[in-house]
Amino acid sequence: MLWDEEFETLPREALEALQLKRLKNLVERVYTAVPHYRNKMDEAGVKPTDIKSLADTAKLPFTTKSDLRDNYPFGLFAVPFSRVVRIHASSGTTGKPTVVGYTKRDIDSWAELMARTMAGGGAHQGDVVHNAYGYGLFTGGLGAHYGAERIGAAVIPISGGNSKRQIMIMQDFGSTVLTCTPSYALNLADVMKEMGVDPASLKLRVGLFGAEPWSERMRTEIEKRLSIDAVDIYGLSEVMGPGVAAECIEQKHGLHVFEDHFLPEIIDPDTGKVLPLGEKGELVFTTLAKEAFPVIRYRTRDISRLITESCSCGRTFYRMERVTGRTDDMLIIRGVNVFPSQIEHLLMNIEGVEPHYQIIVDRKQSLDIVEVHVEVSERIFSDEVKVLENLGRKIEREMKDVLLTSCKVKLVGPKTIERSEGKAKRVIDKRKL
Ligand code: DLL
Repeated sequence: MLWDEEFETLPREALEALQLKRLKNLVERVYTAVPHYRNKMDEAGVKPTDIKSLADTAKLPFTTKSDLRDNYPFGLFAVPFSRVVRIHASSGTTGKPTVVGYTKRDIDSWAELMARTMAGGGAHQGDVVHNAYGYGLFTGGLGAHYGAERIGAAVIPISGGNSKRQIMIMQDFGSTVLTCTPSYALNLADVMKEMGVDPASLKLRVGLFGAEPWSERMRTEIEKRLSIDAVDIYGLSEVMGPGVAAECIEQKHGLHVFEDHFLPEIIDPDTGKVLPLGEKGELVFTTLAKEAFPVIRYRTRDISRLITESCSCGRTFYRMERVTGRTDDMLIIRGVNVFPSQIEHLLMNIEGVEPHYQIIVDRKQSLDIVEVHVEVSERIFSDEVKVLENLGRKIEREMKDVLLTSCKVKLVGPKTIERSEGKAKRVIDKRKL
């Protein structure tokens, strides 16, 4: 369902005119208000008046996570601090978190964009939204919360954790929409099974899942095990939080980027050059309407491509292909580039394998060793040792074919890989480089 028909169906020409107007205004604003952006633009020899078309975006310098870190905590804010009404942060892999801020109007736009996300995924007034994204500095909990309220649904702000209680509440309160990470959705399905709760007896109808990469196979698994429609939603705190792009329930194929608020580009991660529409590369976003924490050409490190074909749902926004991996979680194993998503894809197509795995990388005598721990179904695990051995060898062979480097596979029993309440930890890199 469309939430904001006027903007969601703007003809491309009108949309691009709006983007350009907002882009010019943004560049002017940050040049005046944020010394970091002014310095970087001066270094690159570009002035706000040089932005005459959308293509001129390519003249602007990129922003990276380290720019955020260097200006920790509030150095990139573009409004006086007295206008900031909310602060969120995301934990980085190293040290300090990256900090973002919102004005009243930013919170209002965010709620609107999350309302679009909810409506696009098929949620509406009268729904009971079971919000199991974490509340706190993470943007998932409050982001989904405001969107659900904006469409007039009743929100249960349950946050992550205590899965048995979650299921009891789903039963008693009649939850119809589930919002959490896809890995936590599977975790909830496991616990339901343990408790002897039949998902079909619940009122759950749809799930809006995101905050981590997942595959088409995982979607099928979640849909089957929870008897719901599973929809992919995307965002990142530096750009706003959830509500940057979302699938429509009509197609469940590619996530509509809310282009009136975010200008997407796909670049070659090595050269920084903008790639032609449709090619795969690193996603870069410029925020077009944010006040407190605008970003110019933020390098997400997420890999995707833009889909320009029109969609049956009526939205004119381009779609981005589901994010399959990040440029920075690419593992280099004995010189070969390996993406965890390749391993996941391969595993998900093997009978008897559960969608829970962990990749452990270590270095012994200066040689990289990869061990992939893979959970197998109860049935396979209780089968003869030989069956298990054969399965392990089969996976090792397939991995070698796909990854062009060898990994050791260890099949582990059901529920032995630690479950997460938020983002799943798929890779443990023990190498000290
Ligand atoms: O994860 C915001 C969010 C919350 C999105 C709830 C969706 C739902 P961060 O913690 O800043 O923000 O992490 C952002 O998570 O750059 C991607 O690598 C990854 N990510 C987010 N959504 C998806 C998705 C939130 N649907 C980082 N598919 C992003 C794949 C995703 N990866």
